[in-house]
Amino acid sequence: MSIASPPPIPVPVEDLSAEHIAHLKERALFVRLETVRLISIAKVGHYTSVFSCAEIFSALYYDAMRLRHGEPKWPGRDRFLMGKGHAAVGLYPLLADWGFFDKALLDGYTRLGNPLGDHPDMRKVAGVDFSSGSIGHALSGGLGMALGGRLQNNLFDVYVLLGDGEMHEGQVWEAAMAAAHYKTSNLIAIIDRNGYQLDGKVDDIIGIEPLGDKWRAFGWDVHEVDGHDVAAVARLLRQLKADTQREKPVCVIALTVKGKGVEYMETEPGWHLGWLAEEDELLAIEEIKIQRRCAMSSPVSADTWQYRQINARAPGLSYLSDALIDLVEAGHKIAVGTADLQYSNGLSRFAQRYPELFIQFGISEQNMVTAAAGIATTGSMPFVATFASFLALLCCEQIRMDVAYSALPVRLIGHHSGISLGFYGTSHHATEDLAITRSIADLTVVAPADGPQLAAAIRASIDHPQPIYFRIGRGQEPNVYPDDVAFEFGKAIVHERGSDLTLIATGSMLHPTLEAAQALRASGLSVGVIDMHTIKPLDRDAVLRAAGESGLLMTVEEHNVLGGLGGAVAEVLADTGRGTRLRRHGIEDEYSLIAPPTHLYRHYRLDAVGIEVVAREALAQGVDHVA
Ligand SMILES: Cc1ncc(C[n+]2csc(CCOP(=O)(O)OP(=O)(O)O)c2C)c(N)n1
Repeated sequence: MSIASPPPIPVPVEDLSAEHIAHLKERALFVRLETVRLISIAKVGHYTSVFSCAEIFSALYYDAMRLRHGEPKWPGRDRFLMGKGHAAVGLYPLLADWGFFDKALLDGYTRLGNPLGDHPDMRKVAGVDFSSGSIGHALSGGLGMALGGRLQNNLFDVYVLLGDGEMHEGQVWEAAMAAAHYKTSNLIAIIDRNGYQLDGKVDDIIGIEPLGDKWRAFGWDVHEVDGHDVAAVARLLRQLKADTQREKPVCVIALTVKGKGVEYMETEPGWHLGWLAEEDELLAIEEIKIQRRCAMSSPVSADTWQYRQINARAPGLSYLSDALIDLVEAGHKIAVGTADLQYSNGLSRFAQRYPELFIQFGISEQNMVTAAAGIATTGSMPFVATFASFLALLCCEQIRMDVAYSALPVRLIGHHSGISLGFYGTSHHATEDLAITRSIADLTVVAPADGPQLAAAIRASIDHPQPIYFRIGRGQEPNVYPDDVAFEFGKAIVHERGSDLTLIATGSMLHPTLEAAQALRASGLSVGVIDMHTIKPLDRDAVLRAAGESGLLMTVEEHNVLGGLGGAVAEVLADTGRGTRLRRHGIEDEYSLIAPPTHLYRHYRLDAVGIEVVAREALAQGVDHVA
């Protein structure tokens, strides 16, 4: 593609008045205060990721960007994309302030039916130019907008806010190389260099320095600025707009402090995600309002701190580390890795015990999966874990080619699958991963129902000849099984047999399905339940036997009804010519909504009550369900 570089629009650099600077400072405060308010509605969020870029938001939205009030789709507007989409809670108040949507929407942040989730969604929110949440895509999106604008002879500027941890993602550098090649001088990447990512210090996890030199070497014009000096940021952005001679894209490295403005957060490196109890929230607000350091440096209350204790909140995930520790203690050669999510998957427990066997890959999932394949060639069995969406969806090609086709004994652990990440939104929901992984030849696919079964499956995996995709939940699923439960790949567990209906559940859906079955039995129905923990290879005998015994089968999965457990069972019935009726229950081929997980389970009828209702409907209908 050969695209000529258009002349940028000249903009005069005027001096910023004291009054305007005061306004920009006030707007940064506004961003912080609104962030605290909105997170108190959601009850969890990324305070510190917003606080570090509050002045950048202010300089962009109240000085640099060309926007028209109330016209989110004005074609001439400058564009804004967020690689660090998890800071969207700080963006929404600005978009509302620009009249892009009704301010009242802010009050329903993350609630069911509200478009505002933890990550920005262009499909739902007016004023969001590009959806994000999966770190690493935004610069490519911005590059495309810069190129597309040029093709349309529409010379807007494109600003892309990136996290410094985001530098780990390979796609950032693919976009960087292409942007320099195409001389997209209207593309301005701003890196929020706050020094921290999720699991700790960026330069301890995977060092990124010398950062400026890297961008320069990729052909970018690089500037450094104090990211909390709002006047300096605004001045620099004005200069960049006025520079009509530039032929290169621009990288602004904004030196910032994670959690800036609330001392407790500035000094506690573990504060990436959290929730302030009410009394701590008041202190934070006070501190932001009076813009001085105050009593927040005293320890926060037990309620606030409790949020940080991940294992207390997700007991199911502690089984993962424990099972891996058991494997090491039994003398097996394993390696364990994650991609900046040990905080979420609880693997810190393993990392503390066996640091020499633990590899932190930073935010580079595709690199992690292929590196795991490399490790597997050397005689160690790698177990690598990240959110299911970033494993099965983002790394599909690496899983297929480097792991499964290469027949390497890699264990892929996709946690927080299905809709369990609630209001994190579509980027974080994994409702296609069973369909994807199930269609990859030679890959075993397992969805344990609870912690004990997960531990048993992890231990059993040591002798399993194929690579495995473990699909697990968020660790809050109630235990169905005792700690000493046995596990056999490909062998379903029949909990009960029934002549009216057999419910076939997988993963997180087993517990509510067992409860629903009990309620159905209480009204005189004969209801069986099968735990189909292995999706591939599917226990065909268990399916066919249930088909012979029951008038109706119903699959229950936290997944799209297409291609997952329901699809697998349907294939068995069709292949064998069984006319048994089947109701596939799950997400009806749509992108799931934004809301807290329990609200979503209720909405999609994936809690016990909902499953019971769907089963009764299916029994009453007597017709096949078509998605
Ligand atoms: C592809 C991908 N992997 C993992 C995550 C989970 N995650 C959310 S925020 C975050 C850390 C981000 O760190 P950084 O880019 O430095 O941003 P900041 O510190 O400014 O919040 C991670 C790993 C994600 N959203 N996307």
